[in-house]
Formats: sequence, structure tokens, C-alpha cells
Amino acid sequence: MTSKKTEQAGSWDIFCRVVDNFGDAGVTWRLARLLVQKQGLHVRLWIDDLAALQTLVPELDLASAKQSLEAGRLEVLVWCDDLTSVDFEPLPQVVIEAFGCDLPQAYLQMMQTQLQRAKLQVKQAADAVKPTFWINLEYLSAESWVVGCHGLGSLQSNGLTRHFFFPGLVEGTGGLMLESDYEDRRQAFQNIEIQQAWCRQWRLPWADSNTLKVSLFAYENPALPSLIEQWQQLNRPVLAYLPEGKLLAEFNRQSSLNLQAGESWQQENVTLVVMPFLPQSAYDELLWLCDVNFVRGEESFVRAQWAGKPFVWHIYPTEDAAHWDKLEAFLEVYQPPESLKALMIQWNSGKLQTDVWHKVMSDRVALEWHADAWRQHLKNLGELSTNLVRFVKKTL
Ligand code: TRH
Repeated sequence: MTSKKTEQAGSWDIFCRVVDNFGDAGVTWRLARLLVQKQGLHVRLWIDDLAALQTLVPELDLASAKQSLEAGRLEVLVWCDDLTSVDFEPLPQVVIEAFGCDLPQAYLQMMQTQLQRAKLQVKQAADAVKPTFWINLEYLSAESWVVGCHGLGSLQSNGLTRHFFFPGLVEGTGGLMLESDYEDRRQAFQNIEIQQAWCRQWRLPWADSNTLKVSLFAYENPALPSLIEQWQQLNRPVLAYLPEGKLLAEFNRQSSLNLQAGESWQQENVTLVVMPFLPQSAYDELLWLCDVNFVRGEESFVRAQWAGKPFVWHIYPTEDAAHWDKLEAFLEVYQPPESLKALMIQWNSGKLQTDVWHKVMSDRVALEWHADAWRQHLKNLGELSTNLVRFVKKTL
């Protein structure tokens, strides 16, 4: 007979509140799948905005508050406000609170009761109840204080300990997430026929290496017209893939157009193709296809780094302007060639100098080399889901 304790082993909960956009859902979804597929765990992902996740994972059913995937090893549950209707039992081995999203009170109370029971049973160690291990998964930041805080435990007033786990770009952090088959997929995608088939599947034009291909995922940015003007000064075709969303809305406003997915806009050598928002599982291919990738937030920023291609990061802007410190910290560890550094800073400030793209293009070989070397560096940090499981085992 399976005891409750055996059922608990190897099962993790992840809680996610979507603040806005797709980063919170994107990170927790990727983590849930990695914990299932790479670490062999059972995972329940509790998310308060199923629609945000469904944009990334179209196979999810918006009408279903509880659905099962990966042969039952991954459950997606809607985290609703009325927690009395939700059954959390049994508590898992580990709970991940994503980005300080505040675990439900009822859940914390159960953890507290479980801890008290565990303390009473401590003498019969062999079959004692093991308290759920509580981790707060933090946002990615390259700031130097992160290394000092990664892995720390903080004793709460209710007697529970909350552990802080930081993804990161340097030694002493949790690293970044990466699927086991990523490198094989990336290599296979070098094949032109595979690229063309992928483009056909998503109804996107394919272009040969004479065309500069760019993916354009960013927040609203007044610098877009200037970027397009600078592309028009190049003596080669430019094809930009612009996903539906904030930057497209800005482009439509600026140009008094109403471009939709599937439509394109052309002026001189520059073509903008509006693409539907891809499922998360198809987004890497877009990054591999392009010569330069504009990315934003956290998740696409990480994927662009793994892609090993030059990229321009539009950082998530915060009201207190703390994002500038974070951008500076990233540039400090990433150490890109000066031209790319200038472009990233100018793109984030919404104003480009007239020759910034030309300078980037002149440094193209150095930029490609740098992006590839950085990818190798990231690999050496170890993969986040593996580091996370190791951290739990070590701390327990
Ligand atoms: O959507 P974002 O702006 O998310 C942001 C950040 O995560 C930010 O740190 C956080 O505080 C804020 O949300 C609340 O950008 P991000 O993080 O890149 O997430 C986008 C996700 O969408 C990522 O998983 C990649 C994916 N994506 C697709 O799946 N298909 C697409 O076509 C595109 C363009 C992106």
C-alpha cells in the first residue's frame, strides 16, 4: 500500500501570480516542465491567470480549472481567490513561491501544522513527516548582491523557513534553465530545409543569408522609427519579425496603420512582418533563425542568451527606475563590445544616435563571437532545475 509519505516524495508545487505580460507565466511554466521532464518530479503549477499561460501554451483549456499533462505528472491548476474551495492535500516535498507571490494563507497554515507534527515525531526519524521545503524563486538580476543572498534561509514568525533561490549569470547563483534536448534542436535547426519548414508552419517568410533577419520583441519604444531609418541606410535587405503585442501597437499608432498578424509593411529595403504570438515551444526557433534578436523582460532575455546570437535587451521598466541599475549590472558582467552596449542603453532610453546600428554592424564578427562565448560561460554555471534539486537535497 502506498503511504501518504511515499506520495509526497518527488512532488513539488509552484505558485505563480501574473503581475503583467508573460514573464511570470513563462518562467514558471518552463520550470514546471523541466522539473517533470529533466528531474523526474511530479509538479502542480498553481497560476492565477490561466489566459496568460494559455497564450504561451495553446493546448491548455481555458475552461478547465484543473488539467493534467505529461502523462499526469504535471498538473495546471487555477489559483482562485476563494481558497476554501481548493484542496491542497497532500502537501508536497517542496513548494516554490515564484517571485515573492505570497503563498495562500490556508497553505501556510497547513505547512505550519505539518512542521509542528514533524517536530513532535523527530525521535522516530525513519517514518517521520518531513516538512515541506519552501523556496522563493527570485527574478533574474546580475547585481552583485545576488550572490550573497542566493540560498539564504529566512526564519518566518510562524516558524517556517523560506529559502531564497536566485537564477543568475555568474558563479554562486542558481544559473539559468535549459532543456536537455536544447543543443540538439539548435544544431538541427542550422539545416535550411528545417528552417524553411518551420517558417511555412508559422506562415512566415524565410530569407537567405543575404538578408539581415531580426526578431523584434520589446515594450513600446519611441526609438522604433529611428531604428527602421538606420536599417534603410544598409545596402542589404532587412526582414524584421514583429510579434503581436506592445511594440506592434506602438508601430501602428506611429504610422496610423492597423497591421495584424500575417500582414507586412515594406519601405525600401526594410520589411516588417507581423507574426502571431508563437507558442513558447516555438519561440527558440525564431531566435535561432535571426541574426539579431530584440528581447525583453526576463524569459526571452534568457532564451536569447542561450541562442548564442547578438541580442538587444529591453529591460522591464520599473517606476522607481531601478531597472537602470539592473541593466548596468548586466552590462558589467556581460561586457559586450562597445557598439552593442551603446545600442542597448539607447534602446532602453527610447532614443538612438544616428550611427548606432552602423557601428553594431561593423562589429558583427566580434558580436557573434562574444554571444557564443557567453553561451559557453552560462553552460559552465550548471542548469537551474538541476541546481535547484541539488540545493534542496543539500539543505535538507
Ligand atoms: O512578457 P514579458 O515582458 O514579461 C515580463 C518580465 O518577465 C518581467 O521581468 C516581469 O516582471 C514582468 O513580465 C511581469 O517578457 P518575458 O519575460 O520575455 O516573457 C515573454 C515570454 O513569452 C517568454 O517566455 C517568451 C515568450 N514568447 C513566446 O512564447 N512567443 C512569442 O512569440 C514571443 C515573442 C515570446
